[in-house]
Amino acid sequence: MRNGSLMSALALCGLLAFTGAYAQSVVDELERGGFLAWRFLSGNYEVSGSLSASGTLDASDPVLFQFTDINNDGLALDVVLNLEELIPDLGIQRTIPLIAQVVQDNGSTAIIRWTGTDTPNECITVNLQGSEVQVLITELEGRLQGFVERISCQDDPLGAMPHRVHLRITENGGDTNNLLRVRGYLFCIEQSYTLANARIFNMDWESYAGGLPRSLGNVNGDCQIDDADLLQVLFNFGSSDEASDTNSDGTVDDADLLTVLFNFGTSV
Ligand SMILES: [Ca+2]
Ligand SMILES: [Ca+2]
Ligand SMILES: [Ca+2]
Repeated sequence: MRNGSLMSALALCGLLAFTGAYAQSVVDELERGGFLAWRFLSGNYEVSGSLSASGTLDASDPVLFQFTDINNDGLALDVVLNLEELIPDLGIQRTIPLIAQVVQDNGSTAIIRWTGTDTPNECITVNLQGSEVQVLITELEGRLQGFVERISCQDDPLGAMPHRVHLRITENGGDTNNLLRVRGYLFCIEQSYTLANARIFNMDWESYAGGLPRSLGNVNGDCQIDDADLLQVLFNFGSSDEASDTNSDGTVDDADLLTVLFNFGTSV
C-alpha cells in the first residue's frame, strides 16, 4: 500500500464525510441505483389480422436492466428491452431501446414512463402457440409506466440486483402505458393477407431498484457507504478483487478508495 496516497485520501475523508448525505428526490435515487430488477407477472396477448389468436402469458424470470442515457437527455434511466428475455413464450429475438421520462415527481414518489419503438424490417422466427413461424417484423412498440416509492432497504425480493434495494416500482397507468405491440407479415411474405398485429396487454409486473451501487463505493452491497466499505477496499488494496473495484478497471487502488471517501456517509 502506498502510504502517501492513502494518507492524503484519508485526509480528504474529513472534508468529504458529509457531502454524500444530502436529501435526494426518489428519481435521483432511482438513477443513482444504476439498475432495475424487473419481473413480468402476467398478461394477455391477442393477434389479429391474417391470424387470430389470444391467450395468457406466464410470468417470466426476473430481468436485470442497467440504466443508461441512450438519448443523451441527462436522465440515465433508459434501458434496452430484450423481448426474448421479457416474454420467452414468443421467442422474439429483438431488443427495443426504452427511453425514460419523468411523468410525476413529488420528491418521495414518482411516476416514470418508458417508451420505445423500432422498425426492424427483419424476418425472424416467432413462436406462435407452440409453432415456429417466420415473421417479417415491421414495427415494434413497447411502453411501461411505473409508480416508484421508497421501501425499507432490503435484499432484492427478485434476487436480480447486484446490491440491496430501497425502491419498489409497480405497474401504473393501465393498458395505455403498459403494452407491447408487434406488427409484421407472416411467413415473411409482404402482402395485405399476411399482415398481422400482435399486442400484449393487461400486463402486471413488479420491479425493485435503488440502493447504492458499487460504483459509488458501496463495495459490500448493503445500505450505506461507511467504514465497512473503507475497510474492504483497504484490505484488498493493490489486488484485483472485483467486488472492491469500484470503477471496474481491474485494480483496487487510490481511485477506489477516493470513491468510497467521496461518498462516505451516504445511506438509503
Ligand atoms: Ca435519457
Ligand atoms: Ca456498504
Ligand atoms: Ca479500480
